[in-house]
Amino acid sequence: MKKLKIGISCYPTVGGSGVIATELGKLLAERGHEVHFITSSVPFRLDRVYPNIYYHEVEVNQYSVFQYPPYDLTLASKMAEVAKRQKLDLIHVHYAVPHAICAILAKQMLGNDLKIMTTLHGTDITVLGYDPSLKDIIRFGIEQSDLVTAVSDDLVRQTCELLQTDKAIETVYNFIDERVYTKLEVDDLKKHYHIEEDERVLIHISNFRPVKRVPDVVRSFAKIVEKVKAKLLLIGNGPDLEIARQLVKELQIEDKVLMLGNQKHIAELLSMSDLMLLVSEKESFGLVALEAMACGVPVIGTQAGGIPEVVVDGETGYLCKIGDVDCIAEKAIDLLTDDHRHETFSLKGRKRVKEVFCSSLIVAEYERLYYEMLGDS
Ligand code: GMT
Repeated sequence: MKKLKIGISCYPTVGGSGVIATELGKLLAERGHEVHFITSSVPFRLDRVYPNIYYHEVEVNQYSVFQYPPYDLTLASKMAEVAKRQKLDLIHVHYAVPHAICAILAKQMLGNDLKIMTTLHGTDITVLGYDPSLKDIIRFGIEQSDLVTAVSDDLVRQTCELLQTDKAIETVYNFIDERVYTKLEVDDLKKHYHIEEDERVLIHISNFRPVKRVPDVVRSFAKIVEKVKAKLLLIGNGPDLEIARQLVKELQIEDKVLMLGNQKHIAELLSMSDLMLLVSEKESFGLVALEAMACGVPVIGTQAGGIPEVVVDGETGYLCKIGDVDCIAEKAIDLLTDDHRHETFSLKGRKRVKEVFCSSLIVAEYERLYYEMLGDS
């Protein structure tokens, strides 16, 4: 098969969609394709020089006549320019708005048959899809894309239902780079954080938006520490961080909660953890749950969105109803006090990641879809 020239647009800052887009680009480049990132800043996971990867910055100029800088128009124009100059075969956009719309505009500007693949990541549908001012344009972006994928079956279902579209949408699950997400030897790390050897470590990683229900994490943990000697690591930053801090104070568990902000070396933090809490009310996939399982950490999740497609209830973790703090605490205590079950869940989680979500499988699936879209299958 001929090697492809692929443009990728995504939100380059911290966030699951940007992580997947960047990791996909890196792995496609390793497989010999030429990858062109067209983004507003260097994607944060593009942390060194990679052969076959090029970066094209979308620079938005500020003019006094504009109340809002025209990012979308600049992005569309940049996509058209890069596609023409680099002779791209396709543009793969992550997140429907504005990226899919910009790619469609770029294609019209070029007047050629540039192929567009759109990957839906969740909030572009489950939050923005409810906004009457965006719903029609999101549907337009999806229907005008040559191929559309979503990161879980649940997101496919929600998209078709909410947008009333019968466009075929393929599920392509998220993946992790197993060279990075694996259980590491981190003996000194617990000591570094003043965590005692016999203390269990729970971890929550998110952007602290209301959909993540961080107060439920804190309330469950307060119940867990009544029974189990433990510490909670809160990783990330966002609007509900202060609410969480206040709650930690109210519940008088300040000495047991470490708020570490955004962190780069997630695999190390996961490797010293015993349990992840991901108890969101919306979650199209839950990439952090996958990262946890890859590092041997079972997950207590909610029956929300795509989480049940990642975490198998009673095998790689447990699932509770959204907001059911008692269930979360009970299941957590159950796992943290039964070493044999914990070990079994940990092993099953790692096995599931290898069998279902391994990078080589998923990247090959995207490649297959690219060739199919280009008529080269
Ligand atoms: O988790 C977030 O809110 C960030 C968001 C994003 O756009 O990066 O994450 C979404 O995409 C991730 C990658 O596909 C998924 O793992 C997350 O589940 C999804 N978030 C939501 O659906 C809330």
